[in-house]
Amino acid sequence: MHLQRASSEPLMLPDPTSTWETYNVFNPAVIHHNGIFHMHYRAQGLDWISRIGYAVSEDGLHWNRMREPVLAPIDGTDSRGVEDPRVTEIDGVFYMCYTAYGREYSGAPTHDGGGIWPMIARSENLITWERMGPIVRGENNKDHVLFPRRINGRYVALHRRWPNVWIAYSDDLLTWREEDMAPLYGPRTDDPDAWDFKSVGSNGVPIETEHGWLLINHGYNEDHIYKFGVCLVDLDDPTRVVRRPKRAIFAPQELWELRGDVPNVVFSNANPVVDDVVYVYYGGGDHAIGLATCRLDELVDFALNG
Ligand code: BMA
Repeated sequence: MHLQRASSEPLMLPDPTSTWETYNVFNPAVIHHNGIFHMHYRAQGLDWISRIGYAVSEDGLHWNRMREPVLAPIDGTDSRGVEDPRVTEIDGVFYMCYTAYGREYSGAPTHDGGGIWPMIARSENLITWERMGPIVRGENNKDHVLFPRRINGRYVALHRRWPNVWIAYSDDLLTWREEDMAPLYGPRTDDPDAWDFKSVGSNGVPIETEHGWLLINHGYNEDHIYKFGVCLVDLDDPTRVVRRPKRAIFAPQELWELRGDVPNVVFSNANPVVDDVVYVYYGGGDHAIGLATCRLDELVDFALNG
Protein backbone atom coordinates (compact mmCIF):
# COMPACT_ATOMS: atom_id res chain seq x y z
CA MET A 1 0.00 0.00 0.00
CA HIS A 2 1.44 3.31 -1.11
CA LEU A 3 -0.14 6.64 -2.00
CA GLN A 4 0.30 7.48 -5.69
CA ARG A 5 1.46 10.95 -6.67
CA ALA A 6 -0.95 12.74 -9.02
CA SER A 7 2.17 14.18 -10.63
CA SER A 8 5.90 14.10 -9.93
CA GLU A 9 5.70 17.92 -9.98
CA PRO A 10 4.11 20.21 -7.37
CA LEU A 11 0.50 21.32 -7.89
CA MET A 12 1.22 24.75 -6.55
CA LEU A 13 4.39 26.82 -6.23
CA PRO A 14 5.21 30.10 -4.50
CA ASP A 15 4.40 33.25 -6.47
CA PRO A 16 7.54 35.39 -6.87
CA THR A 17 5.42 38.39 -7.91
CA SER A 18 3.57 38.48 -4.58
CA THR A 19 4.87 39.91 -1.32
CA TRP A 20 3.25 37.37 1.05
CA GLU A 21 3.61 34.04 -0.84
CA THR A 22 6.96 34.75 -2.45
CA TYR A 23 9.07 31.96 -0.97
CA ASN A 24 6.97 29.04 0.23
CA VAL A 25 3.43 27.64 -0.08
CA PHE A 26 2.82 24.43 1.84
CA ASN A 27 0.83 22.35 4.33
CA PRO A 28 -2.69 23.08 3.00
CA ALA A 29 -6.12 22.23 4.37
CA VAL A 30 -8.53 21.06 1.65
CA ILE A 31 -12.24 20.34 1.90
CA HIS A 32 -14.74 19.37 -0.80
CA HIS A 33 -17.93 21.39 -0.43
CA ASN A 34 -20.81 21.89 -2.92
CA GLY A 35 -18.81 20.16 -5.66
CA ILE A 36 -15.77 22.44 -5.33
CA PHE A 37 -12.39 21.83 -3.67
CA HIS A 38 -11.45 24.63 -1.25
CA MET A 39 -7.86 25.01 -0.14
CA HIS A 40 -6.40 27.02 2.75
CA TYR A 41 -2.63 27.00 2.56
CA ARG A 42 0.29 28.31 4.54
CA ALA A 43 2.40 30.88 2.71
CA GLN A 44 5.63 32.69 3.52
CA GLY A 45 6.68 35.87 1.76
CA LEU A 46 9.24 38.65 1.98
CA ASP A 47 8.88 39.06 5.78
CA TRP A 48 8.99 35.24 6.40
CA ILE A 49 5.77 35.46 8.43
CA SER A 50 3.24 32.71 7.67
CA ARG A 51 -0.21 33.72 6.43
CA ILE A 52 -3.09 31.58 5.17
CA GLY A 53 -4.07 31.86 1.52
CA TYR A 54 -7.24 30.52 -0.13
CA ALA A 55 -7.72 28.79 -3.48
CA VAL A 56 -10.53 26.91 -5.25
CA SER A 57 -10.58 24.13 -7.82
CA GLU A 58 -13.12 22.09 -9.74
CA ASP A 59 -10.93 19.04 -10.26
CA GLY A 60 -8.61 19.20 -7.24
CA LEU A 61 -5.62 19.67 -9.55
CA HIS A 62 -5.90 23.15 -11.07
CA TRP A 63 -6.29 25.94 -8.57
CA ASN A 64 -7.33 29.59 -8.64
CA ARG A 65 -5.84 31.56 -5.78
CA MET A 66 -7.28 34.59 -4.08
CA ARG A 67 -4.98 37.59 -4.35
CA GLU A 68 -4.86 38.38 -0.62
CA PRO A 69 -4.50 36.02 2.35
CA VAL A 70 -7.65 35.15 4.33
CA LEU A 71 -5.87 34.88 7.68
CA ALA A 72 -2.90 36.97 8.81
CA PRO A 73 -1.41 37.93 12.20
CA ILE A 74 -3.31 40.53 14.22
CA ASP A 75 -1.71 40.60 17.68
CA GLY A 76 1.11 39.38 19.92
CA THR A 77 -0.15 35.80 20.02
CA ASP A 78 0.33 35.32 16.27
CA SER A 79 2.82 38.05 15.31
CA ARG A 80 5.31 35.47 14.04
CA GLY A 81 2.76 33.75 11.84
CA VAL A 82 -0.32 31.58 11.42
CA GLU A 83 0.60 28.08 10.32
CA ASP A 84 -0.63 24.67 9.21
CA PRO A 85 -4.43 25.01 8.83
CA ARG A 86 -6.77 22.02 9.13
CA VAL A 87 -10.38 22.76 8.17
CA THR A 88 -13.35 20.66 9.32
CA GLU A 89 -17.01 21.22 8.46
CA ILE A 90 -19.37 20.46 11.35
CA ASP A 91 -23.12 21.03 10.97
CA GLY A 92 -22.64 23.51 8.12
CA VAL A 93 -20.01 25.64 9.90
CA PHE A 94 -16.31 25.57 9.00
CA TYR A 95 -13.68 25.39 11.72
CA MET A 96 -10.00 26.00 11.09
CA CYS A 97 -7.46 24.56 13.49
CA TYR A 98 -4.14 26.36 13.01
CA THR A 99 -0.95 27.08 14.91
CA ALA A 100 -0.46 30.68 16.00
CA TYR A 101 3.14 31.53 16.70
CA GLY A 102 3.76 34.81 18.51
CA ARG A 103 5.96 36.88 20.75
CA GLU A 104 3.39 36.51 23.55
CA TYR A 105 3.07 33.39 25.60
CA SER A 106 1.09 31.99 28.48
CA GLY A 107 3.20 30.70 31.38
CA ALA A 108 6.68 29.95 30.08
CA PRO A 109 7.90 30.50 26.51
CA THR A 110 7.26 27.44 24.35
CA HIS A 111 9.48 28.40 21.45
CA ASP A 112 12.54 30.69 21.14
CA GLY A 113 11.23 33.27 23.59
CA GLY A 114 7.75 33.16 22.11
CA GLY A 115 4.57 31.12 22.31
CA ILE A 116 2.76 28.45 20.31
CA TRP A 117 -1.03 28.62 20.46
CA PRO A 118 -3.10 25.76 18.99
CA MET A 119 -6.01 27.91 17.80
CA ILE A 120 -9.51 27.33 16.46
CA ALA A 121 -11.31 29.84 14.22
CA ARG A 122 -14.79 29.61 12.67
CA SER A 123 -16.27 30.71 9.36
CA GLU A 124 -19.52 30.40 7.45
CA ASN A 125 -18.07 31.34 4.06
CA LEU A 126 -14.47 29.99 4.18
CA ILE A 127 -13.08 33.51 3.65
CA THR A 128 -13.80 35.54 6.79
CA TRP A 129 -12.57 33.81 9.95
CA GLU A 130 -13.44 34.60 13.55
CA ARG A 131 -10.94 33.49 16.18
CA MET A 132 -12.43 31.36 18.98
CA GLY A 133 -9.33 30.63 21.08
CA PRO A 134 -6.64 28.04 21.79
CA ILE A 135 -7.39 24.50 22.96
CA VAL A 136 -4.51 24.61 25.47
CA ARG A 137 -2.14 27.32 26.71
CA GLY A 138 1.53 27.47 27.61
CA GLU A 139 2.76 24.31 25.91
CA ASN A 140 4.32 23.18 22.64
CA ASN A 141 1.10 21.80 21.21
CA LYS A 142 0.32 21.57 17.47
CA ASP A 143 -1.25 19.29 14.86
CA HIS A 144 -4.74 19.67 16.31
CA VAL A 145 -7.70 18.75 14.14
CA LEU A 146 -11.44 18.37 14.76
CA PHE A 147 -13.51 15.28 13.99
CA PRO A 148 -16.25 16.06 11.41
CA ARG A 149 -19.14 15.34 13.78
CA ARG A 150 -19.91 15.22 17.46
CA ILE A 151 -19.42 11.85 19.12
CA ASN A 152 -21.84 11.03 21.94
CA GLY A 153 -22.90 14.67 21.87
CA ARG A 154 -19.43 16.18 22.26
CA TYR A 155 -16.90 17.77 19.92
CA VAL A 156 -13.69 15.79 19.60
CA ALA A 157 -10.18 16.90 18.63
CA LEU A 158 -6.82 15.27 18.17
CA HIS A 159 -3.77 17.29 19.24
CA ARG A 160 -0.08 16.70 19.75
CA ARG A 161 1.73 16.86 23.04
CA TRP A 162 5.18 16.11 21.74
CA PRO A 163 5.92 13.37 20.87
CA ASN A 164 2.45 11.82 21.30
CA VAL A 165 -0.99 12.22 19.74
CA TRP A 166 -3.71 13.06 22.28
CA ILE A 167 -7.48 13.15 22.07
CA ALA A 168 -9.71 15.79 23.72
CA TYR A 169 -13.44 16.39 24.17
CA SER A 170 -15.33 19.67 24.48
CA ASP A 171 -18.96 20.78 24.78
CA ASP A 172 -18.56 24.10 22.97
CA LEU A 173 -15.12 24.14 21.22
CA LEU A 174 -14.09 26.93 23.62
CA THR A 175 -13.40 25.02 26.83
CA TRP A 176 -11.07 22.03 26.63
CA ARG A 177 -10.63 20.58 30.12
CA GLU A 178 -7.54 18.62 31.12
CA GLU A 179 -9.75 15.83 32.54
CA ASP A 180 -11.32 15.43 29.08
CA MET A 181 -7.95 14.74 27.44
CA ALA A 182 -6.03 11.49 27.11
CA PRO A 183 -2.98 10.18 25.24
CA LEU A 184 -4.03 8.17 22.16
CA TYR A 185 -0.84 6.78 20.65
CA GLY A 186 2.84 7.65 20.49
CA PRO A 187 6.04 7.04 18.57
CA ARG A 188 7.18 3.41 18.33
CA THR A 189 9.97 3.89 20.86
CA ASP A 190 10.47 0.13 21.20
CA ASP A 191 11.73 -0.14 17.61
CA PRO A 192 14.65 2.11 16.59
CA ASP A 193 14.14 1.03 12.96
CA ALA A 194 10.52 2.22 12.88
CA TRP A 195 9.88 5.25 10.63
CA ASP A 196 7.90 6.80 13.52
CA PHE A 197 10.37 5.99 16.31
CA LYS A 198 10.80 9.59 17.46
CA SER A 199 7.57 11.55 17.07
CA VAL A 200 4.03 11.36 15.66
CA GLY A 201 1.28 13.85 14.83
CA SER A 202 -2.09 13.93 13.05
CA ASN A 203 -2.62 14.80 9.39
CA GLY A 204 -6.08 15.79 8.09
CA VAL A 205 -9.66 15.38 9.31
CA PRO A 206 -10.45 11.84 10.55
CA ILE A 207 -12.29 9.76 7.92
CA GLU A 208 -15.44 7.96 9.10
CA THR A 209 -15.68 4.35 7.87
CA GLU A 210 -17.80 1.39 8.96
CA HIS A 211 -14.68 -0.10 10.60
CA GLY A 212 -13.82 2.98 12.64
CA TRP A 213 -12.26 6.43 12.25
CA LEU A 214 -9.37 6.24 9.84
CA LEU A 215 -6.59 8.60 10.96
CA ILE A 216 -3.71 9.43 8.63
CA ASN A 217 -0.67 10.57 10.56
CA HIS A 218 2.94 11.64 10.16
CA GLY A 219 6.05 10.76 12.08
CA TYR A 220 9.80 10.68 11.92
CA ASN A 221 12.82 8.80 13.13
CA GLU A 222 16.27 9.97 14.35
CA ASP A 223 16.93 10.79 10.67
CA HIS A 224 14.10 13.38 10.73
CA ILE A 225 12.56 12.07 7.49
CA TYR A 226 8.82 12.76 7.62
CA LYS A 227 6.56 9.88 6.47
CA PHE A 228 2.84 9.05 6.70
CA GLY A 229 1.04 6.10 8.25
CA VAL A 230 -2.48 5.19 9.35
CA CYS A 231 -4.27 4.34 12.56
CA LEU A 232 -7.83 3.11 13.06
CA VAL A 233 -9.77 4.12 16.19
CA ASP A 234 -13.18 3.03 17.45
CA LEU A 235 -16.21 4.86 16.02
CA ASP A 236 -18.06 5.42 19.31
CA ASP A 237 -15.02 5.52 21.57
CA PRO A 238 -12.17 7.08 19.57
CA THR A 239 -9.92 6.91 22.67
CA ARG A 240 -9.56 3.22 21.74
CA VAL A 241 -6.99 2.34 19.05
CA VAL A 242 -8.28 -0.57 16.96
CA ARG A 243 -5.26 -1.06 14.73
CA ARG A 244 -2.05 0.66 13.69
CA PRO A 245 -0.08 -0.99 10.87
CA LYS A 246 3.68 -0.68 11.15
CA ARG A 247 4.51 0.27 7.58
CA ALA A 248 4.49 3.83 6.23
CA ILE A 249 2.28 4.69 3.24
CA PHE A 250 4.18 7.71 1.91
CA ALA A 251 7.71 9.13 2.09
CA PRO A 252 9.70 11.94 0.44
CA GLN A 253 10.96 10.90 -2.98
CA GLU A 254 10.87 13.73 -5.52
CA LEU A 255 13.69 16.27 -5.50
CA TRP A 256 11.38 19.06 -4.31
CA GLU A 257 10.43 16.86 -1.30
CA LEU A 258 14.01 15.82 -0.55
CA ARG A 259 15.37 19.40 -0.75
CA GLY A 260 13.13 22.48 -0.48
CA ASP A 261 13.28 24.95 2.40
CA VAL A 262 13.44 22.10 4.96
CA PRO A 263 14.78 18.81 3.53
CA ASN A 264 13.07 15.39 3.64
CA VAL A 265 9.63 16.69 4.49
CA VAL A 266 6.20 15.61 3.33
CA PHE A 267 3.65 17.14 5.67
CA SER A 268 -0.10 16.79 5.20
CA ASN A 269 -3.07 18.52 6.80
CA ALA A 270 -5.72 17.32 4.35
CA ASN A 271 -7.23 14.04 3.21
CA PRO A 272 -10.73 14.77 1.81
CA VAL A 273 -12.56 11.78 0.30
CA VAL A 274 -14.33 12.41 -3.03
CA ASP A 275 -15.99 9.56 -4.97
CA ASP A 276 -14.20 6.95 -2.81
CA VAL A 277 -10.77 8.42 -3.55
CA VAL A 278 -8.64 9.85 -0.71
CA TYR A 279 -6.92 13.07 -1.81
CA VAL A 280 -3.82 13.54 0.34
CA TYR A 281 -2.56 17.10 -0.18
CA TYR A 282 0.83 17.80 1.30
CA GLY A 283 3.64 20.28 1.55
CA GLY A 284 6.96 19.09 0.12
CA GLY A 285 10.18 20.44 1.66
CA ASP A 286 8.12 23.18 3.37
CA HIS A 287 8.18 24.83 -0.05
CA ALA A 288 5.52 23.62 -2.51
CA ILE A 289 2.21 21.73 -2.57
CA GLY A 290 1.67 18.24 -3.96
CA LEU A 291 -1.09 15.65 -4.16
CA ALA A 292 -1.06 11.88 -3.72
CA THR A 293 -4.14 9.66 -3.80
CA CYS A 294 -5.43 6.16 -3.11
CA ARG A 295 -8.76 4.36 -3.08
CA LEU A 296 -10.51 4.56 0.29
CA ASP A 297 -11.33 0.82 0.34
CA GLU A 298 -7.63 -0.01 -0.20
CA LEU A 299 -6.59 2.27 2.64
CA VAL A 300 -9.20 0.75 4.96
CA ASP A 301 -8.04 -2.73 3.98
CA PHE A 302 -4.46 -1.72 4.79
CA ALA A 303 -5.54 -0.24 8.15
CA LEU A 304 -7.29 -3.53 9.01
CA ASN A 305 -4.81 -6.05 7.60
CA GLY A 306 -1.56 -4.26 6.68
C1 BMA B 1 6.58 20.85 11.93
C2 BMA B 1 5.65 21.98 11.51
C3 BMA B 1 5.35 21.94 10.04
C4 BMA B 1 6.55 21.66 9.18
C5 BMA B 1 7.35 20.50 9.73
C6 BMA B 1 8.61 20.22 8.95
O1 BMA B 1 7.01 21.05 13.23
O2 BMA B 1 6.24 23.20 11.85
O3 BMA B 1 4.81 23.17 9.67
O4 BMA B 1 6.12 21.34 7.87
O5 BMA B 1 7.69 20.78 11.08
O6 BMA B 1 9.48 21.31 8.92
